[in-house]
Amino acid sequence: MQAYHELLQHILDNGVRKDDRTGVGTISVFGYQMHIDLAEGFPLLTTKKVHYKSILHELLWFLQGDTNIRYLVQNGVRIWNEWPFQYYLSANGLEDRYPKYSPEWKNELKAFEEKIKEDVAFAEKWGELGPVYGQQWRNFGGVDQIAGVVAQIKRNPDSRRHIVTAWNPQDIPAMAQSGLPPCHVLFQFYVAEGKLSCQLYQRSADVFLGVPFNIASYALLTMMVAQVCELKPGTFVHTFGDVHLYSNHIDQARLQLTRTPRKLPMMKINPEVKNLFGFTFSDFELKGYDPHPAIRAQVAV
Ligand code: THF
Repeated sequence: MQAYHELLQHILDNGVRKDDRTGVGTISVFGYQMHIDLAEGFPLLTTKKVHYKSILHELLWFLQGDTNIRYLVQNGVRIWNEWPFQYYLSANGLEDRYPKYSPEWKNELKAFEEKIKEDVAFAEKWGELGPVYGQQWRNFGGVDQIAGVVAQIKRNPDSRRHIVTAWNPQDIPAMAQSGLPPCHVLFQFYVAEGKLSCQLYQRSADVFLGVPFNIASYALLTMMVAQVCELKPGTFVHTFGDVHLYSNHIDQARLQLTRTPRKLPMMKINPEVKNLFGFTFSDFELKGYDPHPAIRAQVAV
Protein backbone atom coordinates (compact mmCIF):
# COMPACT_ATOMS: atom_id res chain seq x y z
CA MET A 1 0.00 0.00 0.00
CA GLN A 2 2.72 2.37 -1.12
CA ALA A 3 -0.05 4.61 -2.51
CA TYR A 4 -1.35 5.35 0.99
CA HIS A 5 2.10 6.25 2.31
CA GLU A 6 2.57 8.58 -0.66
CA LEU A 7 -0.72 10.28 0.20
CA LEU A 8 0.31 10.77 3.86
CA GLN A 9 3.66 12.18 2.75
CA HIS A 10 1.96 14.42 0.14
CA ILE A 11 -0.25 15.97 2.83
CA LEU A 12 2.65 16.43 5.27
CA ASP A 13 4.65 18.14 2.50
CA ASN A 14 1.90 20.19 0.82
CA GLY A 15 -1.00 20.48 3.28
CA VAL A 16 -2.15 23.94 4.28
CA ARG A 17 -3.60 24.80 7.68
CA LYS A 18 -7.36 24.88 7.63
CA ASP A 19 -9.95 25.09 10.38
CA ASP A 20 -12.94 22.80 10.26
CA ARG A 21 -16.37 22.11 11.71
CA THR A 22 -14.98 20.00 14.57
CA GLY A 23 -12.65 22.76 15.83
CA VAL A 24 -9.64 20.40 15.88
CA GLY A 25 -7.81 21.91 12.88
CA THR A 26 -6.24 20.10 9.93
CA ILE A 27 -3.59 20.28 7.27
CA SER A 28 -5.36 19.76 4.00
CA VAL A 29 -4.98 19.43 0.23
CA PHE A 30 -7.74 19.60 -2.37
CA GLY A 31 -7.84 16.95 -5.07
CA TYR A 32 -5.87 13.68 -5.12
CA GLN A 33 -6.25 10.26 -6.69
CA MET A 34 -4.99 6.73 -5.93
CA HIS A 35 -5.24 3.59 -8.09
CA ILE A 36 -5.29 0.31 -6.17
CA ASP A 37 -5.03 -2.97 -8.09
CA LEU A 38 -7.23 -5.50 -6.30
CA ALA A 39 -5.27 -8.40 -7.81
CA GLU A 40 -2.29 -7.54 -5.56
CA GLY A 41 -4.08 -8.65 -2.39
CA PHE A 42 -6.66 -7.21 -0.04
CA PRO A 43 -5.79 -3.52 0.53
CA LEU A 44 -5.76 -3.45 4.31
CA LEU A 45 -2.90 -1.36 5.72
CA THR A 46 -0.03 -3.36 7.17
CA THR A 47 1.88 -0.40 8.66
CA LYS A 48 -0.70 -0.22 11.45
CA LYS A 49 -3.25 -2.75 12.61
CA VAL A 50 -6.70 -1.91 11.22
CA HIS A 51 -9.80 -3.38 12.87
CA TYR A 52 -11.16 -5.11 9.80
CA LYS A 53 -14.20 -6.58 11.56
CA SER A 54 -15.55 -3.05 11.97
CA ILE A 55 -15.16 -2.51 8.23
CA LEU A 56 -16.97 -5.71 7.33
CA HIS A 57 -19.82 -5.15 9.79
CA GLU A 58 -20.22 -1.55 8.64
CA LEU A 59 -20.44 -2.60 4.99
CA LEU A 60 -23.01 -5.34 5.72
CA TRP A 61 -24.95 -2.75 7.73
CA PHE A 62 -24.93 -0.29 4.81
CA LEU A 63 -26.08 -3.03 2.43
CA GLN A 64 -29.01 -3.92 4.70
CA GLY A 65 -30.17 -0.30 4.48
CA ASP A 66 -29.77 0.06 8.25
CA THR A 67 -29.15 3.54 9.73
CA ASN A 68 -29.31 2.78 13.45
CA ILE A 69 -26.04 2.16 15.32
CA ARG A 70 -27.60 -0.65 17.40
CA TYR A 71 -26.45 -3.46 15.05
CA LEU A 72 -22.92 -2.02 15.06
CA VAL A 73 -22.75 -1.60 18.84
CA GLN A 74 -24.04 -5.14 19.37
CA ASN A 75 -21.21 -6.38 17.17
CA GLY A 76 -18.50 -4.41 18.95
CA VAL A 77 -18.22 -1.71 16.27
CA ARG A 78 -17.82 1.72 17.84
CA ILE A 79 -16.88 3.90 14.87
CA TRP A 80 -20.25 5.65 14.48
CA ASN A 81 -21.09 6.22 18.16
CA GLU A 82 -19.66 9.69 18.72
CA TRP A 83 -22.16 11.48 16.45
CA PRO A 84 -25.47 10.24 17.90
CA PHE A 85 -23.89 10.59 21.36
CA GLN A 86 -23.07 14.23 20.73
CA TYR A 87 -26.61 14.78 19.45
CA TYR A 88 -27.99 13.08 22.59
CA LEU A 89 -25.92 15.41 24.79
CA SER A 90 -27.02 18.54 22.98
CA ALA A 91 -30.70 17.52 22.79
CA ASN A 92 -30.70 16.94 26.56
CA GLY A 93 -28.76 20.07 27.48
CA LEU A 94 -25.79 18.00 28.73
CA GLU A 95 -23.03 19.47 26.58
CA ASP A 96 -21.65 21.68 29.37
CA ARG A 97 -21.54 18.82 31.84
CA TYR A 98 -19.59 16.61 29.39
CA PRO A 99 -17.04 18.74 27.51
CA LYS A 100 -16.05 17.02 24.26
CA TYR A 101 -13.12 14.53 24.59
CA SER A 102 -12.86 15.01 28.41
CA PRO A 103 -12.62 11.92 30.68
CA GLU A 104 -16.25 12.51 31.81
CA TRP A 105 -17.30 12.64 28.16
CA LYS A 106 -15.52 9.33 27.44
CA ASN A 107 -17.19 7.67 30.45
CA GLU A 108 -20.61 8.95 29.48
CA LEU A 109 -20.03 7.70 25.90
CA LYS A 110 -19.43 4.20 27.32
CA ALA A 111 -22.66 4.42 29.35
CA PHE A 112 -24.49 5.61 26.21
CA GLU A 113 -23.17 2.58 24.28
CA GLU A 114 -24.38 0.23 27.03
CA LYS A 115 -27.86 1.74 26.90
CA ILE A 116 -27.97 1.42 23.10
CA LYS A 117 -27.12 -2.27 23.55
CA GLU A 118 -29.54 -3.02 26.41
CA ASP A 119 -32.53 -0.78 25.78
CA VAL A 120 -34.40 -1.14 22.46
CA ALA A 121 -36.55 1.95 22.97
CA PHE A 122 -33.49 4.05 23.85
CA ALA A 123 -31.68 2.74 20.76
CA GLU A 124 -34.64 3.53 18.52
CA LYS A 125 -34.77 7.07 19.83
CA TRP A 126 -31.07 7.95 20.18
CA GLY A 127 -29.19 5.45 18.00
CA GLU A 128 -30.66 6.66 14.75
CA LEU A 129 -28.25 8.50 12.43
CA GLY A 130 -30.95 9.78 10.07
CA PRO A 131 -31.18 9.07 6.33
CA VAL A 132 -27.44 8.24 5.92
CA TYR A 133 -25.65 5.77 3.60
CA GLY A 134 -27.80 2.69 4.16
CA GLN A 135 -30.98 4.60 3.45
CA GLN A 136 -29.67 6.39 0.35
CA TRP A 137 -28.06 3.25 -1.12
CA ARG A 138 -31.20 1.13 -0.75
CA ASN A 139 -33.99 3.69 -0.80
CA PHE A 140 -33.16 7.05 -2.37
CA GLY A 141 -36.66 8.48 -2.73
CA GLY A 142 -37.93 4.93 -3.37
CA VAL A 143 -35.01 3.79 -5.59
CA ASP A 144 -32.89 0.79 -4.53
CA GLN A 145 -29.68 2.01 -6.17
CA ILE A 146 -27.57 -1.01 -5.18
CA ALA A 147 -29.99 -3.62 -6.51
CA GLY A 148 -30.37 -1.49 -9.64
CA VAL A 149 -26.66 -1.17 -10.30
CA VAL A 150 -26.05 -4.92 -9.85
CA ALA A 151 -28.88 -5.76 -12.28
CA GLN A 152 -27.50 -3.24 -14.76
CA ILE A 153 -23.91 -4.56 -14.54
CA LYS A 154 -25.23 -8.04 -15.39
CA ARG A 155 -27.50 -6.88 -18.20
CA ASN A 156 -25.40 -4.15 -19.77
CA PRO A 157 -21.83 -4.28 -18.45
CA ASP A 158 -20.52 -1.64 -20.86
CA SER A 159 -22.91 1.01 -19.53
CA ARG A 160 -21.33 4.23 -18.29
CA ARG A 161 -24.14 4.76 -15.82
CA HIS A 162 -23.30 2.27 -13.05
CA ILE A 163 -23.63 4.94 -10.38
CA VAL A 164 -24.69 5.03 -6.75
CA THR A 165 -25.00 8.40 -5.02
CA ALA A 166 -25.42 8.98 -1.31
CA TRP A 167 -25.68 12.76 -1.73
CA ASN A 168 -29.40 13.51 -1.46
CA PRO A 169 -29.73 17.30 -1.15
CA GLN A 170 -33.24 17.14 0.34
CA ASP A 171 -32.03 14.85 3.13
CA ILE A 172 -28.78 16.66 4.01
CA PRO A 173 -30.26 18.71 6.90
CA ALA A 174 -31.69 15.56 8.52
CA MET A 175 -28.36 13.75 8.16
CA ALA A 176 -26.45 16.68 9.67
CA GLN A 177 -28.65 16.66 12.78
CA SER A 178 -27.76 13.32 14.35
CA GLY A 179 -25.28 11.83 11.90
CA LEU A 180 -23.18 13.32 9.12
CA PRO A 181 -23.77 14.23 5.48
CA PRO A 182 -22.00 11.54 3.40
CA CYS A 183 -18.23 11.78 3.03
CA HIS A 184 -18.05 9.05 0.40
CA VAL A 185 -20.52 10.73 -1.88
CA LEU A 186 -20.69 8.84 -5.16
CA PHE A 187 -19.25 5.70 -6.73
CA GLN A 188 -19.23 4.26 -10.23
CA PHE A 189 -18.55 0.73 -11.44
CA TYR A 190 -16.80 -0.03 -14.74
CA VAL A 191 -16.51 -3.34 -16.56
CA ALA A 192 -13.74 -4.16 -19.05
CA GLU A 193 -11.91 -7.38 -19.97
CA GLY A 194 -13.97 -9.41 -17.51
CA LYS A 195 -12.95 -7.21 -14.56
CA LEU A 196 -15.04 -4.94 -12.37
CA SER A 197 -13.49 -1.66 -11.26
CA CYS A 198 -14.90 0.96 -8.92
CA GLN A 199 -14.20 4.65 -8.52
CA LEU A 200 -15.23 6.59 -5.43
CA TYR A 201 -15.51 10.34 -5.06
CA GLN A 202 -14.90 11.27 -1.42
CA ARG A 203 -15.65 14.93 -0.66
CA SER A 204 -13.95 14.93 2.75
CA ALA A 205 -11.40 12.44 4.02
CA ASP A 206 -9.79 11.95 7.43
CA VAL A 207 -6.61 10.45 6.06
CA PHE A 208 -5.32 8.81 9.25
CA LEU A 209 -8.48 7.22 10.72
CA GLY A 210 -11.10 7.13 7.99
CA VAL A 211 -9.23 6.49 4.74
CA PRO A 212 -7.79 3.08 5.72
CA PHE A 213 -11.39 2.01 6.45
CA ASN A 214 -12.77 3.56 3.28
CA ILE A 215 -10.19 1.84 1.02
CA ALA A 216 -10.84 -1.59 2.51
CA SER A 217 -14.60 -1.09 2.51
CA TYR A 218 -14.85 -0.19 -1.18
CA ALA A 219 -12.35 -2.88 -2.13
CA LEU A 220 -14.56 -5.40 -0.36
CA LEU A 221 -17.74 -4.04 -1.93
CA THR A 222 -16.10 -4.31 -5.37
CA MET A 223 -15.09 -7.92 -4.68
CA MET A 224 -18.62 -8.79 -3.54
CA VAL A 225 -20.30 -7.15 -6.54
CA ALA A 226 -17.74 -8.81 -8.86
CA GLN A 227 -18.57 -12.22 -7.39
CA VAL A 228 -22.33 -11.87 -7.81
CA CYS A 229 -21.84 -10.57 -11.38
CA GLU A 230 -19.33 -13.34 -12.24
CA LEU A 231 -16.51 -10.89 -12.89
CA LYS A 232 -12.97 -10.59 -11.49
CA PRO A 233 -12.10 -7.62 -9.25
CA GLY A 234 -10.19 -4.93 -11.17
CA THR A 235 -8.97 -1.58 -9.80
CA PHE A 236 -10.25 0.62 -7.01
CA VAL A 237 -9.80 4.29 -7.95
CA HIS A 238 -10.03 6.59 -4.93
CA THR A 239 -10.61 10.25 -5.79
CA PHE A 240 -10.56 12.89 -3.05
CA GLY A 241 -11.87 16.41 -2.50
CA ASP A 242 -10.65 17.86 0.84
CA VAL A 243 -8.22 15.24 2.11
CA HIS A 244 -6.77 16.18 5.46
CA LEU A 245 -4.68 15.16 8.40
CA TYR A 246 -6.08 16.32 11.75
CA SER A 247 -3.57 18.31 13.80
CA ASN A 248 -3.72 15.68 16.57
CA HIS A 249 -2.80 12.87 14.12
CA ILE A 250 0.45 14.31 12.76
CA ASP A 251 2.83 12.49 15.12
CA GLN A 252 0.97 9.23 14.47
CA ALA A 253 1.29 9.71 10.68
CA ARG A 254 5.03 10.39 11.02
CA LEU A 255 5.43 7.21 13.10
CA GLN A 256 3.52 5.18 10.53
CA LEU A 257 5.74 6.47 7.72
CA THR A 258 8.82 5.06 9.48
CA ARG A 259 7.38 1.54 9.14
CA THR A 260 7.99 -0.77 6.18
CA PRO A 261 4.89 -2.19 4.45
CA ARG A 262 4.46 -5.99 4.63
CA LYS A 263 2.78 -8.46 2.29
CA LEU A 264 -0.93 -7.75 1.85
CA PRO A 265 -3.43 -10.22 3.29
CA MET A 266 -5.96 -12.13 1.16
CA MET A 267 -9.72 -11.99 1.56
CA LYS A 268 -11.55 -15.26 1.02
CA ILE A 269 -15.23 -14.90 0.22
CA ASN A 270 -17.65 -17.84 0.26
CA PRO A 271 -18.07 -18.54 -3.49
CA GLU A 272 -21.57 -19.98 -2.97
CA VAL A 273 -23.11 -16.55 -2.33
CA LYS A 274 -24.59 -15.16 -5.55
CA ASN A 275 -26.90 -12.51 -4.11
CA LEU A 276 -25.31 -9.29 -2.85
CA PHE A 277 -27.78 -9.05 0.01
CA GLY A 278 -27.20 -12.66 1.04
CA PHE A 279 -23.69 -12.18 2.46
CA THR A 280 -23.19 -12.61 6.21
CA PHE A 281 -20.19 -12.04 8.45
CA SER A 282 -19.10 -15.70 8.32
CA ASP A 283 -18.83 -15.67 4.51
CA PHE A 284 -15.56 -13.75 4.83
CA GLU A 285 -12.14 -14.85 5.97
CA LEU A 286 -9.08 -12.63 6.13
CA LYS A 287 -5.90 -14.64 5.63
CA GLY A 288 -2.27 -13.76 6.24
CA TYR A 289 -2.78 -10.39 7.92
CA ASP A 290 0.44 -9.57 9.77
CA PRO A 291 0.39 -5.83 10.54
CA HIS A 292 2.58 -3.58 12.64
CA PRO A 293 0.88 -2.61 15.96
CA ALA A 294 -2.15 -0.32 16.07
CA ILE A 295 -1.56 3.44 16.44
CA ARG A 296 -4.16 5.18 18.61
CA ALA A 297 -5.71 8.50 17.65
CA GLN A 298 -8.75 10.50 18.76
CA VAL A 299 -11.52 10.82 16.18
CA ALA A 300 -12.71 14.40 15.58
CA VAL A 301 -16.45 14.73 16.23
N1 THF B 1 -15.42 11.57 11.04
C1 THF B 1 -14.09 11.72 11.20
N2 THF B 1 -13.61 12.78 11.83
N3 THF B 1 -13.23 10.81 10.69
C2 THF B 1 -13.70 9.72 10.00
O1 THF B 1 -12.88 8.89 9.57
C3 THF B 1 -15.08 9.55 9.81
N4 THF B 1 -15.62 8.50 9.07
C4 THF B 1 -16.91 7.99 9.47
C5 THF B 1 -17.74 9.13 9.83
N5 THF B 1 -17.23 10.27 10.28
C6 THF B 1 -15.90 10.48 10.37
C7 THF B 1 -16.72 7.03 10.62
N6 THF B 1 -15.59 6.16 10.40
C8 THF B 1 -12.66 5.38 13.22
C9 THF B 1 -12.61 4.78 11.97
C10 THF B 1 -13.58 5.06 11.03
C11 THF B 1 -14.62 5.95 11.33
C12 THF B 1 -14.64 6.56 12.57
C13 THF B 1 -13.68 6.28 13.51
C14 THF B 1 -11.64 5.08 14.28
O2 THF B 1 -11.65 5.67 15.35
N7 THF B 1 -10.73 4.10 14.09
C15 THF B 1 -9.76 3.71 15.09
C16 THF B 1 -10.32 2.68 16.03
C17 THF B 1 -11.14 1.63 15.35
C18 THF B 1 -11.77 0.63 16.30
O3 THF B 1 -12.79 0.93 16.93
O4 THF B 1 -11.21 -0.47 16.42
C19 THF B 1 -8.52 3.19 14.37
O5 THF B 1 -7.47 3.15 15.03
O6 THF B 1 -8.60 2.83 13.21
C20 THF B 1 -15.10 8.12 7.77
O7 THF B 1 -15.86 7.38 6.95
